[in-house]
Amino acid sequence: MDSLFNKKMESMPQKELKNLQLKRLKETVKRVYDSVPFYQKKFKELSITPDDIKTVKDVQKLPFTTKDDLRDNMPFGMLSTSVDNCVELHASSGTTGIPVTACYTTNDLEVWSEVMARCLSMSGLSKKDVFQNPIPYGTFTGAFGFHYGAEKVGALVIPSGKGQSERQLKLMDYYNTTFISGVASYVVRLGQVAKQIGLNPAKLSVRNGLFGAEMFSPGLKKRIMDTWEMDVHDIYGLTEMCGPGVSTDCDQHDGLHLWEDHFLVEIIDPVTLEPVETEEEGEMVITTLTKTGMPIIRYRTRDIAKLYDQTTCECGRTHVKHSTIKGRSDDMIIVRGTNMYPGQIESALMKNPSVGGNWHMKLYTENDIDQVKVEVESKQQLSQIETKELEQNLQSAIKSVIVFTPQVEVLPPNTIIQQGLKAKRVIDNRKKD
Ligand code: DLL
Repeated sequence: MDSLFNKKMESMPQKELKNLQLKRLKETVKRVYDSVPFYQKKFKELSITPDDIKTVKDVQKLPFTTKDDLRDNMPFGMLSTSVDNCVELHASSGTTGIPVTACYTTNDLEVWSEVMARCLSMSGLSKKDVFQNPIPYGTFTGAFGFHYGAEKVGALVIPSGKGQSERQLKLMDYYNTTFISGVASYVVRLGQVAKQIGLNPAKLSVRNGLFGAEMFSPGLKKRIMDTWEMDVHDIYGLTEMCGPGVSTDCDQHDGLHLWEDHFLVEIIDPVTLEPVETEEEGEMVITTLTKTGMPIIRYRTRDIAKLYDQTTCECGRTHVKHSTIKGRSDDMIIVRGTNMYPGQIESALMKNPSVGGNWHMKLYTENDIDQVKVEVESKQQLSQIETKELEQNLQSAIKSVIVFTPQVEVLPPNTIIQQGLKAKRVIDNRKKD
């Protein structure tokens, strides 16, 4: 059952939350203005000082921070304190060159544990649970974030770490694990391996799961729920903010509550950089409000979502909700003039009950024309005729969302094996001019 880990903060009236945000925004702005050369230069260019922040909305006067800005100042140039005052380091899992490094003070670890404890409690974790954490313990933020939060809730934590799917399943069976965490596509894989070794995932004691770290459509979520007969929640976060723990969906499953006492969120149009209307989709921009190691102002996450109009949720929480992440603005694919997000394809695929959990799309050039081929596993072994029929159905389902007809190939179960920490949904082999 969903429960509030920190009732006072989680159900704080919006007006009080806004006052707290303003106080913390002022402190953060002053902190970076006093100690981070990157922000000193940016503020000077815009002729602003901390005194210009009089309302929460004044955040819009502040400069954006991009991943490139962070990279240009890595590893320690964005710190607002000395390295001596930091006690832990994590780095992004990005594949594009210089990793983004985040350093945490003791205060930052405390905040991270707190927001993670809230997200886990919201997903049903209690001190009675046996919590298994099948995420690599390393510079990736995932494992430590979940570990700290689950420990704070008081659950029994099994730090089962990286991969080795059979071993993970045996641990679940042996210790009667009730709650699991991780990267969404890995849980799909665990479900497949369970079936291969003759174990029905639904027969294990696992009843709750909290997953994220990658695009995670409601359809895929439902697929995991059905395979494991468990309740599944979605957790969002990024290394630059703390790691996992920025937001999670409550039992209403209609949006993720973002912890507004620690993060200030805006949604902007990624092209004009202007704020969009509430309920309109755009890029999430987040400012940290309580970090003391590496506070970040107006971070352009590239993640596309919308904020819901503020009303107190049935669950009792007052913190703003955002939609599931539709994709990253830099994931948007343009094929023959049509814009598409991998998330739209996944949603179309997952609506069909004959489809399994794994898929990817291949982009290539044939006779100088860009082509798209979607490969997806079927749930059960199918005959040739059934395969053809499914392929045609999926083709029209995708066409109705992206106005483009891709090739679709349905493959037998367990034939698309995802390598690496996060699923790679797009394989782009197009000829570049
Ligand atoms: O992936 C932190 C994390 C770990 C979140 C475990 C949840 C669970 P990074 O490696 O820095 O951090 O990647 C952050 O992953 O900007 C999104 O594009 C994507 N992402 C994270 N959570 C979700 C989610 C971790 N729930 C980047 N839905 C972010 C969709 C997600 N995308």
